[in-house]
Amino acid sequence: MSDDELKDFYRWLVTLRLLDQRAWNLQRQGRIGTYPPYSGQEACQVGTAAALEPEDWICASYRDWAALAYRGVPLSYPLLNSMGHPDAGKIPESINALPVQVVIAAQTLHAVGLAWASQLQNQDRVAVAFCGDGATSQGDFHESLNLASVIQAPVIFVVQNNQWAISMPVSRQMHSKTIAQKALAYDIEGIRVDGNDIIAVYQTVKKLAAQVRQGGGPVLIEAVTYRLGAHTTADDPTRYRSQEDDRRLSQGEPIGRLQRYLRDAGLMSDQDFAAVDENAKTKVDEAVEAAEAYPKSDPESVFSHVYAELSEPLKDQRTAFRQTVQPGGAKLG
Ligand SMILES: Cc1ncc(C[n+]2csc(CCOP(=O)(O)OP(=O)(O)O)c2C)c(N)n1
Ligand SMILES: [Mg+2]
Repeated sequence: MSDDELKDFYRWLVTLRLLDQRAWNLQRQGRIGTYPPYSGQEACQVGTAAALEPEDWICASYRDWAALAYRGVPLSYPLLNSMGHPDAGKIPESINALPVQVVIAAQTLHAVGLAWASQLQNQDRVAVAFCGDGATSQGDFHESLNLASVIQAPVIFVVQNNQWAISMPVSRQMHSKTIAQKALAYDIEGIRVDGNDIIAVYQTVKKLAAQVRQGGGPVLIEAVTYRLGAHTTADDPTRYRSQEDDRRLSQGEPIGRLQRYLRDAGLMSDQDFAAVDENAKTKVDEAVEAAEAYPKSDPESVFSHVYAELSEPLKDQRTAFRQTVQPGGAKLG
């Protein structure tokens, strides 16, 4: 990789970390709703997104805003999403990504579908599904691997093993020694990568994407990382993980590592790092401003965008909703 590419990675990681921290604070101030932080997982997400071609598909979960941002989704989107705004699901036309998925592992199926479509249309697009360690216990995940294997779909499953599924540690989630080994049953390639090392993630995905694109069949990547914070703003991890483990496992986090690398290689100085921080602050301020200036959503939109036609129970709920909630969200009491 060129020096400029590495410096660009650093700028992205720092900006995205700051955005994540700001989102947390905004939730604490009551300015956004529940938010799932991705701090610690930026290298997995940016490293993967950077290794793809622009027309490749990304199918992300609620925690993958860093990947989407790198692809060009505005930084205000994760904030809008946590304001409950349906427009956070309107990915700009020029970006091949699906709206973030909250149903665990469902996006892995969508990725296989997109990869299959690419195959049928003789395109050489690859689809990437991000999911978590917990998602590998879902049926959808195994159905996705099986179908992808049967049809040799051009799909890459990127499992971010952040050690936790809410309060459930990996050790209680599965008896398998690794997540990568789950590929074996489907006779596809499975590989483990240091998910806190952005260069390793980038190079792994770059190599495998080329292989997948040339018809080599699906692959499963286990990116080993650590969720630095809580599951969401509604969670308190001090209730289920020790401070000692937390301190030890946080040490490998991706930004400090890239910073040390850039400093040791003489590519960036303290002054350069400070300039990156300053620039990140401006970008994040702008994102917050954009999200807060965005026209508020109509609360009734909670009934839109899922079904083309509402079922009778949902129609009843909408009628009740109209009787109790004024436009703009204020309760009649
Ligand atoms: C089908 C389904 N079951 C349960 C949940 C509730 N839930 C939300 S996040 C989560 C944990 C997921 O853990 P993991 O896959 O490791 O992803 P992470 O949150 O660590 O990124 C669960 C069980 C859900 N959203 N969807
Ligand atoms: Mg997890």
